Amino acid sequence: MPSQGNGRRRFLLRALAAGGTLLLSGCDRLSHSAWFTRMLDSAEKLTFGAQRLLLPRKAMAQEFTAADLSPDFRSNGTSNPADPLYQALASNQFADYRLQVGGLVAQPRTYSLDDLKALPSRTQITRHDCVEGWSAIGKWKGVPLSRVLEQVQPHPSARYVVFYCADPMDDVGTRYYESIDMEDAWHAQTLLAYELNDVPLPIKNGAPIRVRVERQLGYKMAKYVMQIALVDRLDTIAGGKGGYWEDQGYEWYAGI
Ligand SMILES: Nc1nc2c(c(=O)[nH]1)N[C@H]1C(S)=C(S)[C@@H](COP(=O)(O)O)O[C@H]1N2
Ligand SMILES: [Mo]
Repeated sequence: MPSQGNGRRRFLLRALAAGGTLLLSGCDRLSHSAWFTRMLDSAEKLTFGAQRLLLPRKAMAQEFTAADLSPDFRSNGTSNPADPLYQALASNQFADYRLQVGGLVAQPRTYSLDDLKALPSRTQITRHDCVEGWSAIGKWKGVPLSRVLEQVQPHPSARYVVFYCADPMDDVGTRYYESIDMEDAWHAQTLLAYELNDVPLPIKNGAPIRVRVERQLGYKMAKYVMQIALVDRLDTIAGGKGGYWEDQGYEWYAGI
């Protein structure tokens, strides 16, 4: 997504995610001014607080029917991770894939794909909204993240779940990653998905495991998840903003 490095686009995304009403012209200079950025940052906090107050804790994202399915669920961002280890796993239908779950937990665990499929599953038809301006409705099957949390037993100090992905985003080893808070982590519709539209999750959509966190925008839904860590802070990880796109300026809270 090369165009997303662009400052104006980033500004518009910030403005959209902040939920503010802004004049969408001549904003380039404004977006570079410190006070304006600070204002947007506080608008984001307000929006976050307001949404959490307005939405009941367990509010569900809308679910659809088979008649609503998009004919094709397109791919966005990485469509095939350029990582030799990932390619080796893929060449063997992910039989050797192991998802590591650790960090601030009592029982760190490693799951094969079969281990994950053996846990109780959930199937949901939901709409995916990408900030780049497209949406698609897909049917996802996976294990609710809550089932995995029950097994690893997060420490009370755990505040976030971080997803580390297989795909390199540059040639210096930066990889895609994302994070969500414990409320979204325990939410009934938050899945580690392994099927899309009744077939094993295609590589273009994040095989073998991708996150569904249905009350959030597309970039929160990490594909190619290799490792999960429970943590008490995000500022010490990678760029410090909680996700690959957040480190480039996107909002961490992408609730819709
Ligand atoms: N690992 C990884 N996860 C990712 C991305 C990516 O490039 N790499 N792109 C994100 C974005 S911006 C979107 S909109 C969705 C796209 O999911 P899809 O490829 O299934 O359409 O995945 C998100 N998760
Ligand atoms: Mo996206």
